[in-house]
Amino acid sequence: MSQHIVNNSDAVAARALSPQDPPQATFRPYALQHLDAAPAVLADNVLACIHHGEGRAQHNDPRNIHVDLPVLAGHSVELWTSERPVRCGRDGSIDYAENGAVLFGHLHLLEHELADIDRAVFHAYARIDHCLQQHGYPAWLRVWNYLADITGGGGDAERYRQFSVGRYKALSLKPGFEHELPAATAIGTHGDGLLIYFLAGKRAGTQIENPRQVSAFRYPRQYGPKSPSFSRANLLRWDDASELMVSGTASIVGHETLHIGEPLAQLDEALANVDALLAQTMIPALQPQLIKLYLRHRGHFERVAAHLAARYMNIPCMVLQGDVCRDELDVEIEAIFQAPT
Ligand code: 3EB
Repeated sequence: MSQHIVNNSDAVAARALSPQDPPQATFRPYALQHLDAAPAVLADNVLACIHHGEGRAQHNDPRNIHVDLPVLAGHSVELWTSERPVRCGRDGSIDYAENGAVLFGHLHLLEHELADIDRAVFHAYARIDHCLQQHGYPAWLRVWNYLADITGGGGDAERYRQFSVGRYKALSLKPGFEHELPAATAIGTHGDGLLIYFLAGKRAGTQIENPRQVSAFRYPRQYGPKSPSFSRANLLRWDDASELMVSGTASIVGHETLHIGEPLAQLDEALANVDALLAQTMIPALQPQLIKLYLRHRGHFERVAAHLAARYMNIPCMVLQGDVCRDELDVEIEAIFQAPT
């Protein structure tokens, strides 16, 4: 079981991280590279090759993943490599690669498979969970969801809300699921269907919540029939490094959206939320490896990107045009931080 860092306001008492927390008991089993173009043929040591940009994916290799969002800045290709031998395969509709320590996989649902989003997402998440159990990687560590027309539909029929219901139904089947939720991203595309890609491991990380925000899994009813099942961040403890996987983070304080119509102020609020997560870890040396910024409007790019660059100098930054899952939010950021142990 992992430990759970909770909101100050939560009923469960917060506890500090301690050196006794179980590590993943292996060296960090992957490395990330950023490239301007994907290799034509993936080398044996590749776990995943994530292409960003509008258009269709090439499906010649189960490790190729295509995120259908325009790239406004930064490298468009993210390559996850492994020093250990990689085995890849396909389990039903799930493409995956694993190296004995982690499994990286993805699944794409076409738009016609999303007629009933709640049901489709339930089945997708349940199938992924089953696949992870079968292959011996029972712990969801990080998951990315890219859903076309994410805020389409009104009220509780909104696509994102229906997505949240299906995800909840699948993940809540596990006892104590609110203590082992993965870090997540959920962003809207102007493409087709739903892409889910994920990193899973042998054991859960440490779930980190943000004292400035109500935990997403405890959002009140006004945001939908079921709360979003994700943690604000997941702290992975490898033998050689601590790694903080920060979820998509927006200008939300408590559970409310702040700074509507002010993208720069939204970015500052999101950055303050990331800082609050870093403080929760009590690991002073965590350094950003990559910041990803999602921007709803291309027209905000110059100002927002300059603001982010001033804050995170010399840190690789990828800016993608994507829709945040509340209409009034213009920006979202996600990040991976690392510190040597
Ligand atoms: C939020 O904090 C903003 O539903 O998986 C950020 C990251 C958001 C992940 C998800 C949603 C998700 O509520 C939206």
